[in-house]
Amino acid sequence: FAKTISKDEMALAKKLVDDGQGHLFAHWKAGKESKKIKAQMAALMQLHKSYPLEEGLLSYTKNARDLLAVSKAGKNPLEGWIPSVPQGESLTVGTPEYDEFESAGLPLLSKTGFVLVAGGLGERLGYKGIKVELPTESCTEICYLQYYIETIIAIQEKYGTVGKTHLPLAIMVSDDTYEKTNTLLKKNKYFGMDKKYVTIMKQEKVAAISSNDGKIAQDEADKYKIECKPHGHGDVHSLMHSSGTAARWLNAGLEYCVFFQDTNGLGFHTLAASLGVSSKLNLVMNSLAIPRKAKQAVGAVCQLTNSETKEERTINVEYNQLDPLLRATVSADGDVNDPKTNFSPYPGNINQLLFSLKEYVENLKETSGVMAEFVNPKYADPAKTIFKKPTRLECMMQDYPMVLKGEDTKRVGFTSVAADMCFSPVKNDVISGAQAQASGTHPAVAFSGESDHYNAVAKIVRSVGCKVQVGEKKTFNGVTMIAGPKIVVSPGVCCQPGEYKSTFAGGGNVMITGGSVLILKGKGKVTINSLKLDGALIIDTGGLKSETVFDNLVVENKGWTEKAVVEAANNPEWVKMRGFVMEKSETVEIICSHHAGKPYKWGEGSVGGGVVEPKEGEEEDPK
Ligand code: UGB
Repeated sequence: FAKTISKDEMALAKKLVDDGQGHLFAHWKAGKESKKIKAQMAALMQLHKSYPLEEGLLSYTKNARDLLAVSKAGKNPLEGWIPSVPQGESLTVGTPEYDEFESAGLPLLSKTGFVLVAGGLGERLGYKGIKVELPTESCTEICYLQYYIETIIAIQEKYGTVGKTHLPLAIMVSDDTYEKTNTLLKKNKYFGMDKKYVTIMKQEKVAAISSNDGKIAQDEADKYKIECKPHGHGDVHSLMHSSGTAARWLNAGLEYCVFFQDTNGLGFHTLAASLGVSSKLNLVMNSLAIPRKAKQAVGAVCQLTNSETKEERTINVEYNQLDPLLRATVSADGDVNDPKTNFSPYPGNINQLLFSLKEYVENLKETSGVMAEFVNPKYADPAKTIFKKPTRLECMMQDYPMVLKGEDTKRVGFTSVAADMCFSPVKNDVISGAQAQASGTHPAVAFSGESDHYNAVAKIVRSVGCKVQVGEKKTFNGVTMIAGPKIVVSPGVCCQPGEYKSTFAGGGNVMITGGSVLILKGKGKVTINSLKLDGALIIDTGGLKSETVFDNLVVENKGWTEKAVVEAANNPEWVKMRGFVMEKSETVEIICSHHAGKPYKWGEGSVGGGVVEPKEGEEEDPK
């Protein structure tokens, strides 16, 4: 075949035959299907080059054989490690302690780079598109990617930059998400971000493995095709290294980088506070965490001490490994709640990770960012010799502490904040979401993501003294959530809890009923000294220089409410996932941008006189 494939490809094919992969070439016939042979070799070469270890595909199959042997022997990879609760801070929004950490973290916001891992297809969600294009909520329909980018821009505009460097965003995509993510960004002009500060890093798939001796799997229908699968979000570290992104950010003067998931709209509320914790505890890695309910399907952040070597690691233990680990070591009952708190003693990992950039870059230089892998084959026989379907090696970004050395191993901790403030991902389809809720865990569906988006803001607004009623519970697609009031505050107006104090300055003079909708759009400064809201109100706060004070604003109208949709109806997929559309009956919209430059006091002068009510005939076009 020397005429069909290149020298390098021939060398790789020979190595693969020596590695026991002769089946990959057994169907080749001289002079036949040369195009397909070329394509197969190109695919193998791609798998070879993209695997970050020196021997490429050969290192991969070796690792697969080693890990499959451990799995077959039923060995516990955590054997010999004793878990305990690691160092960290548990904080509550609205307390002086929280405010202190947030204040310490605010100046660090402008020294932070942002890394979005968005290579996952979201199989559990069953959505056909990319998850970052889904709306965060149906009042504004702003998608996750826009929301994230607007948050980064808001942080930069409020807290500044390091020198001339804008706060950067790196997005890890995969073959499954690359095209659509790129198109979404381009179509929307990068949602206002200068595209030179957006880095797209593509993770490659790995070969599927069909047997314990590491055989690379071929596509059943077409033997010229190699079956490939995703390698997991742990790839993000090797890409941050190989693309030079982490080093570039450090050189530009940044000090931290935060990794976050594709559909957690609450993740940034607590960013400043967790930066404050990182700085106070001098952490190289800080996991944002939530109080975890025993058996909840989130990993647990544990300190593990090796019983022989006394080596210590603070690391996420995935929920399926936690119960056996606890039973074998410190708790005969396994993964159970502490009766005093009714939560597991171990904080729940939500995969929002904060790294100190200097140590991160140093570590990447040594390790190339290669994470430890694991394998999870489903066996078809008791002897564990046959797989139900081909498996693959995976790696996780939260396993980073495994590659730390020396004193840095002790500089890993957590920041735990109530889940309703920082964690509500959209991961499940409606059926499994309803089942999850029925069995006592968070549904993690589109409706819960949306409700939690409003409820987190309502909670912050309450924490600064405002009287915000709790709305009624509503059920859609079998999931029940508190569905109001629906408060949406653009990151340009407030992006950290501490900023709400000056916006909702009236405290107890701000009253919002449980069925109301309040949307603060734009980037302007707004001070609400007094508000009575029972209906729907949009305040477009205007541009950066706009400043408006509301002293006596009363809004009462029919407002907005969810209207159930039937599955068969001709609605977009994102609406069907929720089970409702937002019916907008009456709205008052106040646009503040016209007085940019000097503060405008609502309630003085000619506009509105302080009381805004929709006048007869205005319902059709409330603007
Ligand atoms: N992702 C990628 O970018 N590439 C990949 O190959 C795979 C994923 P999942 P997972 O939040 O409840 C994690 O699939 O991995 C991105 C933690 O391990 O949604 O099952 C993907 O696009 C677990 O401890 O989650 O579980 C998404 O943005 C717990 O914290 C992100 O990686 C759990 O999340 C997460 O991928 C949770």
